[in-house]
Amino acid sequence: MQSIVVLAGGVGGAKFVGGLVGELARRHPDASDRPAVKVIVNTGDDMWLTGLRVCPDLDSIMYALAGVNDAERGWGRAGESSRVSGELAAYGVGWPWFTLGDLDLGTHIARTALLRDGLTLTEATARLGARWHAGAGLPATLLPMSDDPVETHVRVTIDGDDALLHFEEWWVRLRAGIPAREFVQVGVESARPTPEVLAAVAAADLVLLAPSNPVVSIGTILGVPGMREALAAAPAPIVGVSPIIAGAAVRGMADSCLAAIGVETSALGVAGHYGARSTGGVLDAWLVAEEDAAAVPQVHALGIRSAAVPLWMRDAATSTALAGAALDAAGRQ
Ligand code: FO1
Repeated sequence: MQSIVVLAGGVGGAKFVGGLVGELARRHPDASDRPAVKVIVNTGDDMWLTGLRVCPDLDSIMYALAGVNDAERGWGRAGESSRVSGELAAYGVGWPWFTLGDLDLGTHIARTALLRDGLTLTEATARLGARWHAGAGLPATLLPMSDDPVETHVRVTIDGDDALLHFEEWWVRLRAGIPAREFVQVGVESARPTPEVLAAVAAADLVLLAPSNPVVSIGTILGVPGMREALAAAPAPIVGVSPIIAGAAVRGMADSCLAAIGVETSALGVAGHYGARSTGGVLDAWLVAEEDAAAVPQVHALGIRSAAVPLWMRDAATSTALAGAALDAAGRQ
């Protein structure tokens, strides 16, 4: 097995990819025969803020793989400070409820400088990743799903009026506290997967869908025109991991996102949403939590192989175990 592609969002994706990298190192002590990991990352949370391009999911995975993430908060840098954001708030610039830490700002300033130098987001992401681990870089390649801007906006009703908010405003300022009536992917019509993404999918020996938000993370990636077709045509088996355990979102507000698109908040519901590859969807196999073992025969009935495994990623050990289960599920093709 030479290369593994993972579709991932932010927090859940970072844990899963970290677990995969750890499991591969355990199974292949000799790095020269270890499969390469390429992560197709959701960029729908991205935004221009105080003149800087902020890419939350790319940064969550980069920081996690660099070992500098703030594990408690689940996003941003460990040992962070917020002197600059205090000044920005004082000037009334940017979003005071969306804290850009001082170290995090270094990332956004560097990325914006590289983009203004004419690099694509894919090239800029590679440059940012190269610096970690004393210049050895990251143990996985991060590939933005597209170099074209796609921003997830959320249609809500506030005081009887229709409003379209950037996803992060709904997610962070409103804590997803008011119902999302619709998710609008601004710019998606003219976006395409990058050549690097298409090449990685075509060359992969295994494709994994991380247990990220099925609507605003995995769903956004799948919504890029041409992405579903590329996955359906991929020679590799495609194995997904359920982000829902026992009818509840593992983290974040996947349940409120699923409700907005009329999908049942269950392991079976999300499997049906992604669809079996044999019927035009993307899944060959679907891992569900042991709590959802009853769903396995129903997932089979969708034309998707399934197994019930421990899904809770509480620490490195459980994350690597889950990654191992996903690798094994592929082996069972
Ligand atoms: N999440 C919060 O709950 N509060 C914040 O102030 C916040 C700031 C922030 C800044 C940069 C960044 O990359 C992420 C940030 N996040 C914050 C997390 C963000 O909402 C999530 O990483 C994803 O967008 C949702 O999965």
